[in-house]
Amino acid sequence: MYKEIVSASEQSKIKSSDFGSDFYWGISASALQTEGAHNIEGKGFSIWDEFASKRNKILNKDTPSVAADFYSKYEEDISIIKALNIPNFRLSFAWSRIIPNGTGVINRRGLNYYHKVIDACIANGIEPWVTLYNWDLPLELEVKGGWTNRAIINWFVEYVELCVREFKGKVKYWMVINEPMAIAGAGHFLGIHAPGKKGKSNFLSAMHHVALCQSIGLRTIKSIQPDAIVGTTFSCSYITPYSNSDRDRRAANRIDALLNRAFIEPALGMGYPIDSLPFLSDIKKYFQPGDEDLLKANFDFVGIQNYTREVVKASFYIPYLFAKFVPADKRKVYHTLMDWEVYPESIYEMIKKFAQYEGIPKLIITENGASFPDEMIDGEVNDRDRKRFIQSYLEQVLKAKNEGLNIHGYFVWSLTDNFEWTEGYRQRYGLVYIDFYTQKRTIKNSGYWYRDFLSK
Ligand code: IFM
Repeated sequence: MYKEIVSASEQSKIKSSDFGSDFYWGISASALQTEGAHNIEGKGFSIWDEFASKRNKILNKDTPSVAADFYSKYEEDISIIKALNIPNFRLSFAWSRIIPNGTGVINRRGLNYYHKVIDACIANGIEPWVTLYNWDLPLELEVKGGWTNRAIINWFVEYVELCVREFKGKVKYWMVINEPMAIAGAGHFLGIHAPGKKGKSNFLSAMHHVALCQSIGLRTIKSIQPDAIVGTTFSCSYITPYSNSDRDRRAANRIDALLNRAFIEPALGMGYPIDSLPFLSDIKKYFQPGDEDLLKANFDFVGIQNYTREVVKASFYIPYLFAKFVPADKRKVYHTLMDWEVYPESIYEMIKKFAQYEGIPKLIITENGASFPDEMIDGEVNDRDRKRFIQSYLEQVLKAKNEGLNIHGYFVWSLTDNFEWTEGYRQRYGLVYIDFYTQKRTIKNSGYWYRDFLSK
């Protein structure tokens, strides 16, 4: 498996110009994972600051307090983006930097900070793409129930309105919410992400309120900035059954509904995929009259975030889903340090799947990348695996484009190494290496490769 990918990519002749002159090329990052400065200049705490302070939540007791110090290094990082020839930068705003308690008093210093970041992008000829919510809920809102409280709709609208009014002259591309299923599933069902809630009622209430905020957020942006280009971003993985048995195929179908369909389908007016996942029917408890219509959203683009595929087996012991993942190392397939299988065809399959829906004008890969055990040797990081990973996935994106599927852009995850949630600093995704003791930046060979690829 490893050898096949290596040889295919070594021979790869793809050029960025093969994708057409209007294809969006970019690089992605998020506030909590990079900024640090968690209590500086009026910022409030977020649920991730609190989660990281609890025992046994984050590997090696790492915290996001300093992260990659993008807060003070943003000028250097943006100049690296320019040096690498990357025209678009996807970043997120930290809600708790802008409205420290989530609602009410505004922190002007937080807004000024984002003005400086956006201005630096513009001054360097880089288009900023801003995600409004990337998992870092202000802690004070969590105290009031967070995503499980329907009042979050009003808090979210207040925050979105403020951001859009403030930045509408500078930011054209907005994304409402990053990976809603991670918020509901990891944060409110499994409890492995902040805020660490578990169980079906937390999950279903959070899920419905995130879905509502996603569509209401879009309309809020458009009402203030009608010419904004607005999307939202979904994590998605090609799902295959472990065997050809009916049980495994039905299990794969359930996981596909949960991971790939649960948020896009209500936004397209199709409702939640209850037929495939009967336990979702209890979500109706959280509905109010008119919610079916409120859930609908006409996004200008949908962001696809794809890294791997999942192989799924039926399991009597897993509640509600009766299905489990078969990890890549157990299957003995080539995988990243996250134990995510390297399976480039997954990105093609996901483009094809989303392209089949009516009502999505454009698809953009807003995240794709890999964590490998990088080593700095004599001042150089020769991350051949990452370069090959990106190349082999890009070949699949090009295949989709050449087949006429509506794919319009590709953003690498991520600019720099950063705080990888529960994995702390062990997982390195950056095209730029960070020495977390000195905060020194070193462009990895994959970064130089991306620069050269973009110039051809
Ligand atoms: O780092 C994350 C990102 O925050 C969300 N998508 C997946 C990435 C890699 O795990």
